Amino acid sequence: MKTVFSPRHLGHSNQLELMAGAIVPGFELPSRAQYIHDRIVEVGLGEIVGPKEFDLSIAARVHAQDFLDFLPTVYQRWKALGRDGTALAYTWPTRGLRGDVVPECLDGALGHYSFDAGCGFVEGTWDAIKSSHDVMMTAAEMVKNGAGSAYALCRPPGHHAGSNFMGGYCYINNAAVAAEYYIANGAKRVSILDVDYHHGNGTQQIFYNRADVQVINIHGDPNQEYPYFLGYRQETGAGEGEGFNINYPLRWGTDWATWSDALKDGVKKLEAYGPDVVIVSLGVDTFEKDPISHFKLKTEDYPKIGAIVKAIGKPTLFVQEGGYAVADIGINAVGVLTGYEEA
Ligand code: SP5
Ligand code: ZN
Repeated sequence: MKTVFSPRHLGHSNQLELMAGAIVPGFELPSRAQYIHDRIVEVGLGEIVGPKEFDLSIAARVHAQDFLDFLPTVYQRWKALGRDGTALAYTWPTRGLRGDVVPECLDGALGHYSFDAGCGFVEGTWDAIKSSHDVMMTAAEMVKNGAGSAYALCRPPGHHAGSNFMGGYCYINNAAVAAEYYIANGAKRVSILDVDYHHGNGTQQIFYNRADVQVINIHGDPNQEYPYFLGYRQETGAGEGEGFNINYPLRWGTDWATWSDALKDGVKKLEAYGPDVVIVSLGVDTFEKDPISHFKLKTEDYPKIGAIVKAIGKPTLFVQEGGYAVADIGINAVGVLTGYEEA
């Protein structure tokens, strides 16, 4: 299958995040994309092409316009305050505070538009966000035009970003925009299968009331794991969307046997739904050696994920999500793709 990739992600680097009581270098490093890129070349997965330019009109159907207008302005505004380094929020609206106001002060606006300190901005951040979006759209278009599958090597990732907030290294929800793109182009039903270690809270929130996009998530139990405040089993959708959101929260230490049971159950529900196209939110932070995660998947398991997805027999868009600073992420992410190709 073809990969879409842009080196413009490189400008999003040296960002900081808040973890365990300290401001630390972020885990979402540029090297992540490079590992995957180099592994694609090494195994000869297929051609790697650059993105076309797309406007944000489809993105504006899943994200609020004011949020999309805010993102490109952040770093200029930060610099105008005489600051350098990483633009990061430090105050967030919660119960008892006004969730509806966007303060004039940039620090307040950053808090309004985020739910954690995982989304720092540096000089090249907006350009990387836009290139990640364009990478996704380019790959989504290939599948729309009849390619059986395509891989969007997106960086930054997307699945924690909701309709009007960022978080968890995610700014624009690439998988959600892809789903909306297919609906806008005549698909009646789209399934998003999110296999990243963390619950895709943004994707769930965006489609929670909708029946035309089924969202299936397999992830660390939010009682134990980030993002903590969404991703529980009883969240099944609301209104017209009732029954179309499916969560498989799994405990720390989960291995392939337990994880793949959840995947197979999710795939059954996906097949019963009968989508026109499948979008895989492909995180490989389920790996046993991932530095921030607690599942126990092994390198040999990733091709099996690809084979299970292939057996669904639908056009499939793979969108890169998480998987952290270990060289194995290239082997594992590409393992899913070769497992798909070879099944
Ligand atoms: C796209 C994606 O995978 N985003 C993940 C965001 C995770 N942010 C919170 C990280 C919490 C790290 N906890 C460290 C535990 C180390 N043992
Ligand atoms: Zn993740």
